[in-house]
Amino acid sequence: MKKTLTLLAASLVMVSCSAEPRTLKDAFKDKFLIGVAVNQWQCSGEDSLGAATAKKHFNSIVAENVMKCEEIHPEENRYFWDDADRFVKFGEDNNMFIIGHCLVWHSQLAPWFCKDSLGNLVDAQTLRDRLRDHIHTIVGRYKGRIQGWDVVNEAIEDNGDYRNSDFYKILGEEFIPLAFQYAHEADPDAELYINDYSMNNAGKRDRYVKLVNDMKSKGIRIDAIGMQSHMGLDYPNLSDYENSLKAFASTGCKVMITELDMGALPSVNRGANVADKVAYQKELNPYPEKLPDDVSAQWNNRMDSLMNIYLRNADVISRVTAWGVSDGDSWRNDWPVRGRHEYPLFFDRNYNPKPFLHKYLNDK
Ligand code: 9MR
Repeated sequence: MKKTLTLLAASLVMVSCSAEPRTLKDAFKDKFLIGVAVNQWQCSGEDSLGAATAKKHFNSIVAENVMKCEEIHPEENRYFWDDADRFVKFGEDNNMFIIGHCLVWHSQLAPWFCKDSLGNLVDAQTLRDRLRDHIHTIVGRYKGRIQGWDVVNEAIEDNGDYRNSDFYKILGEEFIPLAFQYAHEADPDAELYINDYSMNNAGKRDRYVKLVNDMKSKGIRIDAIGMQSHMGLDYPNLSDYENSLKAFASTGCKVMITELDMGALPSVNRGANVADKVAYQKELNPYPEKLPDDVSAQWNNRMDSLMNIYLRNADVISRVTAWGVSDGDSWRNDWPVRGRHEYPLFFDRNYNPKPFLHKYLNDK
């Protein structure tokens, strides 16, 4: 009897010891893809620690910058492929689900794209031709290698109006379905997404639901609605956010959380409009060394609530992607205020996972 008890105790110890630390991709493998935005230094291996964390924990990548129009297609007759090729190779070498970002976006648009030689807006047919060439060339180059594309990014204002971008001024609402049509022609197997920030806003939510339903009713391929999810400690309201998630799922599209980060610093503005900048003031950068424990606890609790939202909606969410590997990589160190010390991502500046992840990783 005593021997049996001793054996039982020993095997219990073994069971608890065998709870090895896991990776994020193991932890969420039956739920959704877990992705990360990577930069050119991670893909080239120059940032070896960032690359190692991306490989270890994530099974999907998206190009943070290297496929934006001004980078990849800086002049009408010149494409620049080196960084984008390295990004795709990085994903292939590591068996990742690869997302191209982004084909049509008013920001980081190469200056020539919507203009003629005098700087005036081009006519509708010229823009259609340019869009077709741009999308066919890029999507075509990576046909069968990139599995999903952010086709149109940030086309709608928070109140639900169409953004008055040059694309909209020249082509009106038509530019969105056209971009999807061209992408589908270029790679019929690729998944196609529409993507935006501040998706918790009711105006934006309603517009996207209508827009996507219209596209679907016309037989235009669209696979997912991307909720960027650039957040702060005090925005968005998580029930508005979850309502949007459910509303998007009601279209029959998958929902993707495409650019998740959550600032821990005082929020000066919301959303993710790259153009909204605020001047540096010391009070806006209160934790240049370390996040105080109480703020860290608040941040981790909110991330935990968010993960719970994702897990309870996992049947409609196909991917959750963090917008950068570690805190040191985040664009939020420079937006909306340049030079702050932010804490928005899954991994800290030493590549340690944040506490809200410990339970998924079997860490103490
Ligand atoms: O994180 C990106 C940052 O490095 C760039 O400077 C910036 C402008 O290209 O874009 C950032 O990524 C944006 C993404 O492409 C679209 N949604 C908002 C993201 C944060 O601005």
